[in-house]
Amino acid sequence: MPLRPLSLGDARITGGFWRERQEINRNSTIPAAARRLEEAGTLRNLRRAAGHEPIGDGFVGKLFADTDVYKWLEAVAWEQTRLPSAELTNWQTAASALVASAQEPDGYLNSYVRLVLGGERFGDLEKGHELYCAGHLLQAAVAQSRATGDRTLLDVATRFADLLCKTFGPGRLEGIDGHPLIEMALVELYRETGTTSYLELASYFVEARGHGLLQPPGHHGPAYFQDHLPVREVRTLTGHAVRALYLAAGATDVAVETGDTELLEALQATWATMVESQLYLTGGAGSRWYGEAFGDPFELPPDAAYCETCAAIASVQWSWRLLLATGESKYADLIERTLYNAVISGVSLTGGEFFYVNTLKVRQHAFADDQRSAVAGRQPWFGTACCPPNVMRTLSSLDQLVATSDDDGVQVHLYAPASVRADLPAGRVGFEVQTQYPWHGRVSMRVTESPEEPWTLGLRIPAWAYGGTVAVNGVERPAGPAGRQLPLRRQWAVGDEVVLQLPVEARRTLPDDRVDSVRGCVAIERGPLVYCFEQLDQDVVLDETPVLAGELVEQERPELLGGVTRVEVPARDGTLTAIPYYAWANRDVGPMTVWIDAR
Ligand code: FUB
Ligand code: ZN
Repeated sequence: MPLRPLSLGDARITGGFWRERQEINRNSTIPAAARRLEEAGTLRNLRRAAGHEPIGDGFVGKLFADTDVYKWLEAVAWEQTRLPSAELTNWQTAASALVASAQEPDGYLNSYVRLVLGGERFGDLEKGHELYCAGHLLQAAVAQSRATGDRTLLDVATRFADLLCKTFGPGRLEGIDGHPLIEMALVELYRETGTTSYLELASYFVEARGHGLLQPPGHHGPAYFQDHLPVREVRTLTGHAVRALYLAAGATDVAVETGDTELLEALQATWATMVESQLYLTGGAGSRWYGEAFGDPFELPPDAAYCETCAAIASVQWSWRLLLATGESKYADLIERTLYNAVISGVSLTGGEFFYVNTLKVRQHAFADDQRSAVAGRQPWFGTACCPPNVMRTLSSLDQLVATSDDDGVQVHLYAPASVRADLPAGRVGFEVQTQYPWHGRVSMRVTESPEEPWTLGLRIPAWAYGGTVAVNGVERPAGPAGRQLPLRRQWAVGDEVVLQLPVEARRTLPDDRVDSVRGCVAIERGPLVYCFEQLDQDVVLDETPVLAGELVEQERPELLGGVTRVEVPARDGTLTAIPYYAWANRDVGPMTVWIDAR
């Protein structure tokens, strides 16, 4: 059954693991990015395009650098929902005015095209990223309008989108962008404004794919940018992972808004193939450095993993759309896995440095051949800086993924201390969540608002959570099957308490036999967290030490890595110590592995 997002602000993360990450994002990462965008010349590009500054040495950075500003502006907007501030408002006002001033009279906007191509538009749809840039602008605009009511960017976005509607489509310019994103951005702009031509254009961009409109550059085939098959015929994702996942998310939006069940079913089947055979244990996507691409099914080498942070974020965005479309808990399971293990690994614990590539293994020899910067150490910023502001907007909008509603009740998907409200047909409901998840499995919910009519509180029982319990007002029973929503329907009263107990204890995870690169290995997981072994925690050489059967010993270490539970694993010649994967490379950089020899 389809679910609805809660109204903005109706779910608020009030403490705990994610709140800490959000505070670092707000207080450190977003302000530092404001400086980086200036230092890197990204804002200057827009000033020059707007004519505020002499063109000087022209455009600096990648041709899609404008998107770094847009994603950062999106994060700034969502932060205003969490807690408005004068600093956020100043950034928003100044940067939005700058963006607006760089818009051309007919609505077009792209500083690279203005400064480098002399204004010549849509001449290189394969590589030009013009619609990709437009898409991020539209997304920032929708966020700003929803979060703050400020329509500065929305006006810019609708003028641009109107121009795109006049430019693209049957009988006009028949083309699609080499880098999808515009599809989901147009659908969201349609949802925000009600303008149906935006949905129609999104639908056109989805349907036009797979018909050879793009000319592949020499070294890539059409599958690189998902132009080899119509989206509704695809069953396995191919090519550039971020492109493939943004397209899948946008196509899901189109399917939902147009009622296209055939397309939706195709996307669900593709998602299932991805989960079965194309994702790393962390939820990371993309096993080939060449083309930043998905590999063949079960081609998942841990040390050659690409797992771009943006690909993980795109995967979350896609799963969220499928969760809303179907109500199926497995989509929320993947969102959780990916957020904890493939998204936040992309940012340091201080919020100041980033991984673009999220490898699952670094060997000793990596330090001999200068791969250190790419895989083993986070960087303050990148020449291609897509990932950092993508993390920012994801953390700033995370409250929106906590829960959903339908006519029957509220479904909780992410467990965090939170305050949740929803307007149901039965009336307004509310509850407070308290938990130390993911470190502890106890999640308590106290009803703060309820109509007299019965309604359903749905709780996600994660796929790994066998043997959980739930107690309603002290009456305990099994939580039921893992990998489902547990529906608790009753006439709730203010003060009613639900306590969910999830078994987060450390466990061994075996790989799928079909993944040859990790056959004979084991990984450690604990609750939603994937663990890894860093060499600096061991007395023995990681690559030479198999783990043995035996008890996994947990140690709560509040002083370590911002507070983690470590896991000791019996091994030949002693024990090995594992930490949560997201926290690796925060002390020193060195060899690390998620999968470890168990033979
Ligand atoms: O092409 C735009 C972005 O840059 C992609 O999404 C990333 O993979 C990086 O290549
Ligand atoms: Zn990226």
